[in-house]
Amino acid sequence: MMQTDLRLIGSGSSPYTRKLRAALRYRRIPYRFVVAGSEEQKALPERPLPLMPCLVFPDADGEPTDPMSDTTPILNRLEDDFPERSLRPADPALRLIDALIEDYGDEWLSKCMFHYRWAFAPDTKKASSYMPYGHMISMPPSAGMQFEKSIAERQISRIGVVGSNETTAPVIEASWSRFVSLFDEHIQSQAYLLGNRPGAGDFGCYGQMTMLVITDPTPMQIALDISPRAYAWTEKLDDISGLEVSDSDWIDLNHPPATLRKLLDEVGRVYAPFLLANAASVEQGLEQVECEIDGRPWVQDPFPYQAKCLRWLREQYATLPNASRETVDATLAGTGCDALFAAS
Ligand SMILES: N[C@@H](CCC(=O)N[C@@H](CS)C(=O)NCC(=O)O)C(=O)O
Repeated sequence: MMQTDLRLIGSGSSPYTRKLRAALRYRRIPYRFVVAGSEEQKALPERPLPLMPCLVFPDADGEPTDPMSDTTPILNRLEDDFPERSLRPADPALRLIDALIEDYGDEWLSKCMFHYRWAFAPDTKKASSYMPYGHMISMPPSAGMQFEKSIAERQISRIGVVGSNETTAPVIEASWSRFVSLFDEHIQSQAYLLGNRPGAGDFGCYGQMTMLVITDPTPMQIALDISPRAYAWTEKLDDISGLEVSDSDWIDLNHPPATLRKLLDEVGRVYAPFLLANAASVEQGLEQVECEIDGRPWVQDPFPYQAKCLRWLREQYATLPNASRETVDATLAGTGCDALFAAS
């Protein structure tokens, strides 16, 4: 029998893997989960990037021969290959707002995730001590402890790349609490960020929230104190394959809920200034990104991938039909996100 299931290579402790796995489930796209580093992975082609997740698509014979990395382009390809239960809204204006929220989840909430996990001792201890066994359940305890040490050392050495340091810690921590509170308020009137069906933005935020809201002790307690609703939401999004949706479940951007505006204000408050300063640093070949975010200094290594994220958003904005561009401009006016598209 021809086997056309996709192969998802990743790990349950990888937020981006969780993003993609939950999206596949919601979209009712058949897949098999292959634990990164397992024997089963060895039978599959090499990953294009040394990152999790990787999705391997079947060729015409049903053989899993075509691997792809990076969840944002993977979701795009899945939109082309599987039209039902689309994650990206058909309305171009809403589609851009969804892409912006996806990017905020992927690239800003990941800063929160990385910061809490690798800068707070109890969070580091928990993550690094269970992760080794996720790769191999019956690993001997001595090897597990060795692996634990190397995971923690490796991740802590990369903390600067993501932008977590003493200067940025207060900005990141304040943004996490604010996000949870705004998120809670927003989903009181609709189940997902852009209506009563999830978009790519929901899964972008969800991926990081699997760690921030329901796994890592420090941000989890903060989230639970502010929003038990966010805890329930995150648990639920893991598998919403049974949810029935229709086109009318998306919000109308001409009459958006007031809470969407507040969320976009938050994206514009923290993520937009970072994206702009980072892209400028990458372009000018500077050694550091230095800017002000939320009235405080921000400093980190330039992050070339996140300069690409800004480029993708701008390319999408540039293709908007005039009426959609007006809707996007009106939605983003004064949020700070408008600066992302001001010069394009
Ligand atoms: N932009 C990528 C990011 C993927 C990513 O950073 N994955 C992390 C795990 S969540 C990773 O593989 N880090 C390197 C490692 O753990 O070896 C995506 O959307 O898939």
